[in-house]
Amino acid sequence: MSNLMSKEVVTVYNDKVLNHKPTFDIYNGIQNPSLDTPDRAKAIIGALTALNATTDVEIIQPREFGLPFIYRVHDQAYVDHLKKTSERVGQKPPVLLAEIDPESKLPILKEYPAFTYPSVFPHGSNPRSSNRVSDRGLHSFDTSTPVMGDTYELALNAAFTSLTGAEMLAKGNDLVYAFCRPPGHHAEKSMMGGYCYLNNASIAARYLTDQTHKRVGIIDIDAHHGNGTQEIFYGSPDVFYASIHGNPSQIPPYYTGYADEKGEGAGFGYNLNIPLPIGSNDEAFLKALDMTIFQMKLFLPQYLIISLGFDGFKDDPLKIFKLTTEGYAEAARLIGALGLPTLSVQEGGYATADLELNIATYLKSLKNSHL
Ligand code: SP5
Ligand code: ZN
Repeated sequence: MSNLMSKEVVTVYNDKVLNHKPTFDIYNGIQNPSLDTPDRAKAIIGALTALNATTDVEIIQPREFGLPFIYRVHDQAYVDHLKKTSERVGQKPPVLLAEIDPESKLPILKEYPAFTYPSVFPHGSNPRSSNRVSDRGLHSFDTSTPVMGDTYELALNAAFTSLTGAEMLAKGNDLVYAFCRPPGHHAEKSMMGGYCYLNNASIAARYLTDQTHKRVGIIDIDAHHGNGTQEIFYGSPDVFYASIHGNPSQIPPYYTGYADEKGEGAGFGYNLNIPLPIGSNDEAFLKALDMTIFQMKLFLPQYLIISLGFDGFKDDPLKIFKLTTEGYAEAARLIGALGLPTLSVQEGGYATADLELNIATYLKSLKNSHL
């Protein structure tokens, strides 16, 4: 099929994706600058702007939706916690912190917007205390996911971006890409973690089942297990969640993502995990994707959502897999060949210098293979 005949990818985002500035990852007691930098957003916007110029993509802005669309996935108490925590932190003065200057290797003072991390986590679902510290721990499962003054607004903006994308699918568009930032697939019904606050892909999936009563398949190719998406749909037979990821016995989220987690109750059989060893290459990944697609076809999905992370790339600082740009192109071809209305939702991917090429390659390959 010629380029003229192939479909445009409708791309949804606004410039708020640049505003999210998480401070630190605190991992095993050690503090490092967050990998989820605004430069990631600049790289992705660069790719989308270039594709827009060649008419491969059309760019639209997200619109706002009411909070009930969020409450279909997240507990209202959790969303309230995120809002109140953002408001409280936003009223605090900026924080001066010593940081090692990469050039001089000397400590320098740097100003950060005020932020908060949980002190206690995760300690169960029946808190006896309403202390703000215990409340913070109740709704976070790690210390990689700080709340700043603008976090609630920006997380909501990311959820509106995926909802707008889902709405475009429901209106009959075949290929939509939602550039969501912050990402979403680690966020559970009532927990933030893994850089995620609201589960953008899940909110879109639930919107589609509510509005259309059709079956939604989610394929998660971020290199981490989407523990949040799994938890949200674990008992649901109308949403099939399938994920390929680095073996969680070796990397976060550690507690979920194993092959024996298959769903529960009416949702049994509608959850598929394919953990792969750290260091897996294109061949292993694409074989797993082929198996995933085989299973997905048996579910007869009517919409497809891709949780799209590029952190399996060979040069990603997390060093999970050894995937190449051509590997992502082939993944997009396999996905596009399903011929389903497909919403790709941005998740992780931290090799900033390669993100522009990887996203452009993925979208072009998806567009050219979706007939
Ligand atoms: C959306 C997404 O991709 N979230 C990823 C969250 C990953 N959290 C890992 C925290 C960083 C661990 N750093 C360990 C460095 C060891 N060399
Ligand atoms: Zn990831």
